[in-house]
Formats: sequence, C-alpha cells, structure tokens
Amino acid sequence: MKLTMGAVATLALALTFLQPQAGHAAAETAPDIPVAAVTAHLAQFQQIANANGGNRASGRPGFTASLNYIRGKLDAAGYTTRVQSFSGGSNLIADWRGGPAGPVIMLGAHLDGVTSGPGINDNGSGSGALLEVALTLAARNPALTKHVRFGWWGAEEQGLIGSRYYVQNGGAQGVEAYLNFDMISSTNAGYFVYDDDATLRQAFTEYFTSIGVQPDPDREGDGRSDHASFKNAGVRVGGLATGAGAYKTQAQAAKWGGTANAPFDRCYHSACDTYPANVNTAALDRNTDAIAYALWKLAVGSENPPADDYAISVSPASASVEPGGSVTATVSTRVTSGQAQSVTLSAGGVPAGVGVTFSPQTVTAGQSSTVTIATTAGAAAGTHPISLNGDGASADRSASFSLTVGGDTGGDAWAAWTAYAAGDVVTYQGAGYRCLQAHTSLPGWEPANVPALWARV
Ligand code: DPN
Ligand code: CA
Ligand code: ZN
Repeated sequence: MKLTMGAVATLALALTFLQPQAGHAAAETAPDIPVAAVTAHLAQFQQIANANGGNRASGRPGFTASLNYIRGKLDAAGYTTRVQSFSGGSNLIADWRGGPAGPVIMLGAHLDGVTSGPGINDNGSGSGALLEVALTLAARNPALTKHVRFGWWGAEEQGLIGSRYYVQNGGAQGVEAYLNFDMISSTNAGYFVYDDDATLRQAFTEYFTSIGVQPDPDREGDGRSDHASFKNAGVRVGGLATGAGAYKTQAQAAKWGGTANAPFDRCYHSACDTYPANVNTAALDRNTDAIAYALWKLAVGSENPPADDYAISVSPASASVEPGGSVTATVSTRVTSGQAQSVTLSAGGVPAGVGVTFSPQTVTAGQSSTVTIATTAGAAAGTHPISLNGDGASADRSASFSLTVGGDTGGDAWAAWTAYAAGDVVTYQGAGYRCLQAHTSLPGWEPANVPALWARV
C-alpha cells in the first residue's frame, strides 16, 4: 500500500464520516437516513394514485405501478426480487444478497391502500421508509450476521391476505423476527412500538430514547396489520406506528406535542390521505431512522465493516498496433465492498519501445481513466501482456491488456533516394525490414547493411 496525498485525504474524510453522531451514542454504525429520500418515494406514490383512479388498492393498476416502482429500485440496487401472486393481489419479496443464508430478519409493510384515497400515510409511509432502508443497506453493504429480507404486502386492507398467504406458503420458515411498519407519518403523530416481543421492542425503544422521545406500547394496531400473520405462525414480531383513527390523549400530547383529543391521522382511510398534506415529515424521519437502527442492531455484525475493495477492468482488453502507432482503452474501476478509495494507476510488464500513460492517473474507485499505449518504431513485434495496476489505499488490483505489435511484414521494395519514416516497412532481398529512424536513403544504405536504420520484422 502506498499512501498518496489523495489517499491520505480520502482516509481523513472517511474517518470524519465514521464519527458517531451526537445523541446517537448507541447507534454508531446505523445510518441516519435523509427523510427527503423517503418523501420522494411518497411523491411517487401520490403521482401513481393520480394516474390510476386516485388509489393504490390491491389488485388495481395503482398497486401494480407502486410495486413496479419499488421493484425497479431494488433490482438496480442488487436485490433478488420476486412477485408472489395470490387471488386478489400480489406481494413483493426482496432478499439482500449480502450476508449469511439464515437466520432471516424480515421487515415488511403493506403496499396496498383503500380505494377511497391514495393511501400515503396508510401505508405509503411504511412502504417508502422500508424501500429507503433497503437501498441504504445495499449502498452501505455492511457485514451481516443475519439474512435480511423485505416484504411489501398486497391486500392487507382486505384482511391481511397477502402476508397470510406468504406465511401459509412457507414464508415464515427460517424467519427469526418480523418487523412491521404500518402508518409512520401521521400528522398528529404518536410514537408507538409494538410490545409483542421484549427484545424487538427494546431495539426500537433504544433509538427513541437516544433522540429524547418516550414511545408508548402500540395498542391501536394490535393484531390489525401484517405482523399478525407472522405472530400466528409463531414468529417473534415487532414494529412501529404513529397512530390511525384513535385520539391522542392529554398525556401523549404533553410528551410528544401535537393536538390532544384529536385523531393521530384525521385522514385515515379517507380521500385526504395525500402527499404532501397528510405527511408528518418529522415523525417519518424519526421512524425511518428507528427502522434502520433496529435493523443494524439485529442484523449487522459488531465486527469491523468489510474491507474497502474494488475491481479493475479494461475495454478493449487487447489491440494490435504497428510500431510507431498508439492505441487507447478505457480502464474502469468499481467498488466491490466498503467505501470507494483513491486508486493510482500504473502499468507493469511494459516492453521496450512501449509507453503507457493514464488520464487521469488517479481515480476514485467507481471512476474510469483512459489509458494510452504508444509504441516507437523500435518496439519489438509480437504479443505482449501488459498489466494495468491499481494502487489503492487499502487494496491493489490489476487488469491485463494484450498488446500485439507489428504483423505487417510486407511493404514496397527498398529503394535509394527515398524518404522513409519510422515504422515504415520495406522488403529487401525477400525479407521485411522496419524503419527505426526517419531518413532519406542513399545507395549503400540497404536495410541489411545499416542496422541503426532498419530492423528485421
Ligand atoms: N393501518 C391500518 C390499516 O391498514 O387499516 C391498521 C392499523 C391501525 C395499523 C393502527 C397500525 C395501527
Ligand atoms: Ca433521518
Ligand atoms: Zn395500514
């Protein structure tokens, strides 16, 4: 490892990012997810409803469009996704490819809404937050002790149909814990943690405590959302909610703010469950970060994160050139684990008469560089493997390039009083010669006689 100035700067930057955030003492490795990324998903759900008759109800086009939106993002991030269809709807299941095969920590949210509105708080909020948590997991790619799976359920509003179908078809197998998120951006938000399982409850409570919020155990949603399907199958369940049609008490308003003696979500199951009007960004932010915190606590290893690593490739990987000529190729780098690092490029195994330059010579893993391979007239004919090396702050990687020089053995017959350029090939007494140095030939300067000017090809 060679520490260039760039590498030192990158290292310093990385160390800055690794500092725990104030107030999150226990959450050193869990990400703080920007709520704007979640509200961007909610805006998409609203547009989808607008374009599909005003709702995203199970079995209707607004549901399918919502599912496709999420699936597209997950596929692009490297998830293994599948759609499980059942009578009246479908579920979207996404497995993260990092980590062990089991046991499974599963997180889920119902993606369907009622027909009377776009279903933004119920349950675009849980769906969008889970999507962003899933994308953050993929981007961070931490070392995992558990297999992580996400589920977006259909037909919850018809009676938990999608999640029950999933569980009844073997879905709960190997699932150590199921975490459910149904309505987490209520305008008059409460902070409710499911109390079905003490350990899972504790994971969420720990986060809320770290930000100075005292949650209550969830009562309103007890048995009313998809966690019930898992609980019935004997799976430990946990989850979060900010409240539906129930009323906030005086005591709750005193500790959380908002309006006492008013519903947590006055638009529950109504046409006014819209984006942005029916979204509480502060509550959505806290709940999204709480999901990430719990997931990291339950599934992310306490060991160090995976080493930063990258791969190098070159395209094209081979080229032919006549002596004196040059070729270019693109050297691409890709982060394969951890964070991007600064990589300085160099060439190895370069034969005499060949020069290799990179532009730029130093890249950040993920970027590419143009390599120029230039030959002089004296470059030896033949095929030469050239290794293109990356010297990174934490790993050295290389790609191989195959350079073929020459191949052009014929040419005009040599003649006196002729101007020859370096690289020109002539025939003299039945043999091919390559000009090493520009000159005008004189009688007696036949190629066989002047090795300084001509080389056999
Ligand atoms: N989100 C409600 C529904 O899907 O109709 C159920 C529920 C209410 C869930 C209150 C949690 C809390
Ligand atoms: Ca956040
Ligand atoms: Zn719901």
